Amino acid sequence: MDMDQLSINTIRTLAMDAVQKANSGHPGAPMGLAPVVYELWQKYLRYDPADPLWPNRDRFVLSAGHASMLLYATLHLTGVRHVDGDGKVVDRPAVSMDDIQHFRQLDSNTPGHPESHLTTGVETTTGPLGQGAGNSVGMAIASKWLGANYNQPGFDVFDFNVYALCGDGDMMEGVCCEAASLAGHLKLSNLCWIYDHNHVTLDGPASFSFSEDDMTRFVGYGWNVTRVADANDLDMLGRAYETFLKTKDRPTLIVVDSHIGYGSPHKQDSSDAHGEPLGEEEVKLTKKVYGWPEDSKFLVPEGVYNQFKNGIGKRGAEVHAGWSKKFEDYKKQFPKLADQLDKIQNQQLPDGWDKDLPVFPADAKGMATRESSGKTLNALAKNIPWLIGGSADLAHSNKTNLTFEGAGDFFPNAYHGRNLHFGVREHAMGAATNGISVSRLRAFSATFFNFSDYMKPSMRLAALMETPSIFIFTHDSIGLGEDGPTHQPIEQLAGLRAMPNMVVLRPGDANEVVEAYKVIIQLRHSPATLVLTRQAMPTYDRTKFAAASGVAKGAYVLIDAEGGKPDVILMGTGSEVHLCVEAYEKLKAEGIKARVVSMPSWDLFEKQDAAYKESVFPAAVTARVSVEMAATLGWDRYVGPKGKMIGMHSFGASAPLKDVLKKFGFLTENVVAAAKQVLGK
Ligand SMILES: Cc1ncc(C[n+]2csc(CCOP(=O)(O)OP(=O)(O)O)c2C)c(N)n1
Ligand SMILES: [Mg+2]
Repeated sequence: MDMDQLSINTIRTLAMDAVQKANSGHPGAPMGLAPVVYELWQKYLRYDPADPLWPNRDRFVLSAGHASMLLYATLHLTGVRHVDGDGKVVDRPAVSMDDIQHFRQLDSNTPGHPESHLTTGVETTTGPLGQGAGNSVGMAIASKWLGANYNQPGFDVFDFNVYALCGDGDMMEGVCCEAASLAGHLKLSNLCWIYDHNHVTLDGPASFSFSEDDMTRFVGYGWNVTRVADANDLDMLGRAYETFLKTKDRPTLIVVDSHIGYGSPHKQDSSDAHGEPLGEEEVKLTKKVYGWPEDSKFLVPEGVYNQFKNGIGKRGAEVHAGWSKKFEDYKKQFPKLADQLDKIQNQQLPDGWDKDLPVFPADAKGMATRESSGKTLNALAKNIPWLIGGSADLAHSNKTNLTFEGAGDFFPNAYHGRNLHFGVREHAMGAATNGISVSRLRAFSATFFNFSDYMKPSMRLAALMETPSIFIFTHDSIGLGEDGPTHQPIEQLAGLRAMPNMVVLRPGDANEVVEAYKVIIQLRHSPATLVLTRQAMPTYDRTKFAAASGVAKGAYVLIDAEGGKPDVILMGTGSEVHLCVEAYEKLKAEGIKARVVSMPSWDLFEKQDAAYKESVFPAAVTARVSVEMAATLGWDRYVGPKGKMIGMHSFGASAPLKDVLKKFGFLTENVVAAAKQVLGK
C-alpha cells in the first residue's frame, strides 16, 4: 500500500481501536478527517515534534474536540515530545501507545476532549463547539501582534500560521460566527479554518438544522473561501493549503466534503448516532476495507513511524533549525527585544513591572473602581510591553483604553497596537483572549459585568486550561443605577466564585484595585475576574485603616474594635465595604464593638491557612453580617448560622442610584440594625 494511505489508515484504526477499547467516544470524525490532518501535518504545518513549544510554530487547533483521537493519534505518530511543568522538553512521547490505550481513562493524558494543560501538543482545550475556532482567532492576533512588534528588517521571527479544524457544530455556534466576523474584519491572513463538511451532526443529517450557504456567508465576512470536493484527495487538499499560504489579505476557509466514519460499511453518511464506538464487528469489517488485519489492535504497520519521521519530523526540524539560526543573530542585534521574547515565552514579567503604580490618597468622595482600574491598567501596560487587550465596544465605560504614548491600536493591516477592538462580540472576545493568552501574551478583555454571561463558556475554559486571561468587568451591581435590571448583575458573582481556578476579585477602594492588579498580573496558571463599580466610592485613609496589601490574602481586617476583640463582624466587598465602615462608626458611637472585614476575593481567602482565617473570622464571634449587592448564595459560609446576610433576592430596578439603594435596603442604618439584631439587641 502507498505509504500516505497506510499512514492515514493508521490514524483511522488507532482512533477506532481506542474508542472501542474505551467503549466511548467518537470514531467517525477521525476516520473522515485523517487525510486532511495527515496532509497538513506531513507537508505544511511548520511544527517540530522535537520542540513542541518552539515559539514560532504553526498552531493546529482541533475545534471539533470530540474528534480528540484524531489529534492524539497524530501527536503519537509524529513523535511529539513531552514538555514538563518547567517548560523543558523531555525525551518521552507526549502521547505514547500506552496513553492511546488508556483513552478516556482516569488520570490519562488522553481525556475525552483535548485538554491543553494535560497533553503537550494540544494547543488549547476544546470540546465545547466553537471555542477552538474562537481561540484560533486570538492566536492569529497574537502572531500578527508579535510580528508587528518584534520582527525587524530581515528578521521575520514571528509569522506563524494558525489552522483550526471545525465541524458543522462549530459553524453553527454563535461564538464561531462572531470570531469569523472579527477575523475577517481584521484581515487575519495567517488564519486558516478547515470546515469538515460531512453533512451530519449528532442528531442526524445536518440538513435537519443547518441549511445556510456558509461559503457565501464567509465570503461576506471577508474570507477567502475554497473547496475540496473529496477529503481523500490529497492533491486537492495540498492545493487548498497552498491557496491559503498564497492568500495574504484575508483569512481562508477550506470547505472539505468528507464522509464521517469513512470506510465503515454501515455508518458512512448515516444519520445514526455516531458519537459512540463502532462495535467489534464493524471495527473488523472496516479494517477489512482498509486492508488491515481484521484482528489487529492498535497496529502501527512497519514504516509508518518512519514515514512521519521523514515527513514532518525532518521538515519540521529543518524549519525550526533555520529559525533558530536566524534567532541567534537576532539576539545579537536586538538583545533587548530578544530578552523580552524570552520572558514572554517563559511567562515572566519584565523587571520593574510594578514601578509607578498609582497610590491613591484618602478621599471621602473617592472614585469609581473602574477609574482606579483604568489608571492602574495603564501604568502596568506601560511597564509590560506585551500586555494587550480591549473591550467589547465599551472601552470608554470600562476605562480600559490604553492611552499612554505609543500604546496604539490593533487595526486591520496595522497590527502593532496594544488596544484591541473586539466590537460587540463578547463571546468571541472571551475565546480570543484565551487564544492570545495561550500564545503567551498577557491579554485582557472587558465589558459590563452582567455580560460576563455572554462570555462564561470561554471564561470557564480559561480556568480549566489554566491560562491567565484577565477578564475586567465594570458596572458591577445594581449600583449602576438607571440602566436597570437588564444590566444589573445579581447572580454572576456567585456563579464565578463557584468556578474552580477562577480568581474573582471585587476590590473595595482605589488602593485595593492596585493590589488586585498586582495579584492578577502575577498569576501564571489561573485566569482572573476583576469586578468594578461604575459609581464613585471613598478611598480609605490607610494610616487609619489596615494596608490595602491585605487584598492578596483575599480578606483582611480593615478596621477593628479597640483591643481586637469585636462583638460583631461586618463583612463586605466592593462598594459595600463602605456601608460596613459607616455602620462601624455608628455602632462605635453607641458603644458596640465591631470589626470590618474587607473581602475582595473568596478564592484567595480560601487558600489561606486556618490560623489566618481564624484571625479574620474568630470562631468565637458568631454575630456577623455580610453586605453585598448581589445574590447572597454562599455568604452563609462566612456569616455562619447566627449571622445575617444583606443582599439581593430579586432583579434590580431602573432608577437613580440613591433610589435603587433605598429600595433594596443598602443603607447604613440597615447594616446597623442587622448588627444589633445578630447581637440580640
Ligand atoms: C457547545 C456544544 N454543544 C454540544 C456539544 C455536543 N456535541 C458533540 S459533537 C456534536 C455534533 C457536532 O456535529 P459536527 O460538528 O458536524 O461533528 P461531526 O458529528 O460531523 O463529527 C455535538 C452536538 C458540544 N460538544 N459542544
Ligand atoms: Mg458534521
